[in-house]
Amino acid sequence: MSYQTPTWPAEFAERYRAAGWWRGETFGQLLRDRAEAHPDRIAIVDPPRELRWTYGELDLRADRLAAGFAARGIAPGDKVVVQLPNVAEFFEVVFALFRIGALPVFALPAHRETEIGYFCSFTEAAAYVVWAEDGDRPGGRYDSFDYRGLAATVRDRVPTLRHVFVAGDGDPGPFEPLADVATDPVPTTGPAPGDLAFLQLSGGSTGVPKLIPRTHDDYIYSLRGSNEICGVDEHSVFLCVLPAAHNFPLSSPGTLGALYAGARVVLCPRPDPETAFPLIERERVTLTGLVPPLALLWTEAGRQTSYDLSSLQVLLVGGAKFSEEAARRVRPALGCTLQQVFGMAEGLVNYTRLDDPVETIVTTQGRPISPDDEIRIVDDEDVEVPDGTPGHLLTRGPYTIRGYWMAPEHNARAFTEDGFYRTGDIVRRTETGHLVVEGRAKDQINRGGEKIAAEEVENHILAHPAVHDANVVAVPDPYLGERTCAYVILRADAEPVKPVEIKKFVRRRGLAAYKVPDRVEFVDAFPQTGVGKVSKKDLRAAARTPDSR
Ligand code: OOB
Repeated sequence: MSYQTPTWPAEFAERYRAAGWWRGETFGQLLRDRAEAHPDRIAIVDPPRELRWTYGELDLRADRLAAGFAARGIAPGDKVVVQLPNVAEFFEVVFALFRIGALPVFALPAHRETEIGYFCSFTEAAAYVVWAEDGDRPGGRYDSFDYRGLAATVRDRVPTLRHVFVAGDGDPGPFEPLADVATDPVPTTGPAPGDLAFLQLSGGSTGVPKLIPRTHDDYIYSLRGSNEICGVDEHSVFLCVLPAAHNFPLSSPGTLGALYAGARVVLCPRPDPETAFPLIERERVTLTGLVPPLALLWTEAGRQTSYDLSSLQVLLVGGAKFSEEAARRVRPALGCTLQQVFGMAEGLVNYTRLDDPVETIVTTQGRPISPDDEIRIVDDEDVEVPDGTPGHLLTRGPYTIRGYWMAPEHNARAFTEDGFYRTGDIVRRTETGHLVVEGRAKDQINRGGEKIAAEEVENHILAHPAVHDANVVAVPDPYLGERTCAYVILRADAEPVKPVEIKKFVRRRGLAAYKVPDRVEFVDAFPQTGVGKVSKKDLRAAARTPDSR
């Protein structure tokens, strides 16, 4: 492959270095520095397993695992798909890979054969790390899914996949237990600050998910900036509630921000208040991040809880639009400051500031981290609109990628010639420079923070033998914000099918459960626009009206 994924042009890189945004740090080195500065301070708490790893221990574990990975041929630049729940080993694995200069590819626990198979084959991954726990069962600590079975299927499909490592105390099956990999550390040179650190996943609006190449320099800057804005310092205790691999709990300011600050990370195995509240009390958690549906649940539960949540100072809410009404309930119910965060794995992250007026905090999605985050809000012709007018958000800056990994055609559409990322979000800017998310132009459903590319699901539905055509749209939902509705035209000669059969069919194709359509409607034709294209706008409107059910 001769295509080079676009990166920052030299003059921008120089500018970002000169401004002090990029400081030449790497993840491997920063963990070493923290471990040397305060080896006995607790870095990671994994409550269900009663693990408390100090910075010294995490550093040593990362070193030992890096040596073991290297001995198995995992080399700088190799890709390793990491699919772990919120367990301490997540950090041991990713820091080991950071030290080698191998790139974690951050899969979510919800991903299944289709996604994992794609990540492994597209990145030509050398290894895949999964989880197995003894006695894991439905309703158990993590989930009952058998990742070893998934790994066996994927390994058969992907010839480059040389290793599958199984973390946790469950039977590793035919694969190597992660616990056996660690060995005596060997000195390594490690990657350079400008090198890629990992591949993050995009929410996506295309047939297959896109991969986001982030460097040490750019990502660490976003952590430093986030820490400053969210007040994270060495006394902070961050509760990781959302899946650790997602960009929000990872970096806004997230677990990596907390580790950067020398703070403590507490891993929450499940996001419900029944699990999280006792941990907040016991560990004296100071901040955490939630998607809106969970924030609603927590504020409901917080009003009448007997747990002591008084340590909680900041609740970050983002990933999807948080309604003003719900935002107003946060402080009365949980006694902490709300911080709205509007971010994206591609880069740009906006926060409301802790000292913003309440009205700003509850009615906007914040403003960018960096003075060097360039924001353009444009109309359909790419002409800038005045403040207060909604338009397409384009952005460029010191931690926003210049292109997706190995995706030339998509990059030509998703980025302007001068390197601005087309976020697909419709926003307006207030007089104070805060952004308000007004909608979305990308063909995506935001199901409570989980992003679903319509085209990806449509392609799976189209594979059903009875289906002639399919369109997937968002339907408003009071709890999740949006759910999915698939409009399907059956073939004239098809045997009758029920909606549930379409859902089962999609699920059986090995797609993450959150992508299975919530509703399936059979129709004879799709509404059309003036030029004869399918009008998703009209489909969305139809999905809203109850009589279309
Ligand atoms: C976060 O990252 P992604 O990559 O899963 O999704 C990004 C997209 C944005 O382009 C926007 O469409 C939506 O999610 N979004 C929001 C939002 N935060 C994200 N829409 C409305 N209001 C918000 N507050 O979701 C993400 C990454 C880092 C920090 C926070 C969220």
